[in-house]
Amino acid sequence: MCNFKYRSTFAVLFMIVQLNCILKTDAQEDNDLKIEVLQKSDKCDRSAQKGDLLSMHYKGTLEDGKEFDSSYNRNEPFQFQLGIGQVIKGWDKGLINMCVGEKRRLTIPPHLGYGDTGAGESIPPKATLIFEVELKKIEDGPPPVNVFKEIDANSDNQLSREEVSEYLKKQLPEAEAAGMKDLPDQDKIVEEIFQHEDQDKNGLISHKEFSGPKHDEL
Ligand SMILES: [Ca+2]
Ligand SMILES: [Ca+2]
Repeated sequence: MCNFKYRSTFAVLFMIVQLNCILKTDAQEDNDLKIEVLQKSDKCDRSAQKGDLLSMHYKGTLEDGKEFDSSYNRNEPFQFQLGIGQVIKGWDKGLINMCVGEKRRLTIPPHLGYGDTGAGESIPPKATLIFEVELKKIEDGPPPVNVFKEIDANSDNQLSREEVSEYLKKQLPEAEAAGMKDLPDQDKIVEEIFQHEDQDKNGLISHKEFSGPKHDEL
C-alpha cells in the first residue's frame, strides 16, 4: 500500500518502523468484516499468522467501484507485518490464515478502515473499502518492539507532540535510506497522527488511544 503510507496517519509511523503489538480483538468488529475466498491455494504449507511478514498484491476500490489504490500498477507486491497495526484493522483481521496463492475479497466497514475522517483525497469519510488481495509470500517477521515505549521518552504513559516529533526525526532518515520517497513534511505527519490517535483531543496520545505497537509481547 505504497500510497497508504502517506495517507494513513499511524501507518506512516509504523510502516517506517515496522514493529509489533497485540491488537485488541473485538468480536463485534469482526462481525462487520466480510471475507470472501475468490481462489483457494493448491497447496498450503503455511498460513498467515500474526507477526508474519506478508507480500501481497491488492486492488482497493470504493463501493461505487472507483479504484483508489493498486499494487498491480506499481508492479511490486506490498510488504508488511500482519496483525500489529501496520495496516488498517480490516487487513490485520481479514488476512489471517491466508495461504500463498490464495485470493480474497475483503469488504471493510469504515471503523476497520479509515473511519470517520477518511484518508487523503481518494478515501472519503466513512468509506467502506473493498480490497481484492492476493498473497504472494509469507516470511518470518521481525521480533516485537514496543513503539509506544520507544516514543514515550519521559515514561509518563502519554505521548506529546514533542515526543512523537523527536521519534519521527530519528525514523525519517532510516525511512529515506530504505528507499521511501516523497515523505510528507514531518510536522504534517505529526498533525495527522494526532488527528487520528488523540481521540479525546487533549493534545496527548494515551496508551489506550495509541493504535500502534505498544506491548512487549507479540
Ligand atoms: Ca510522554
Ligand atoms: Ca488524548
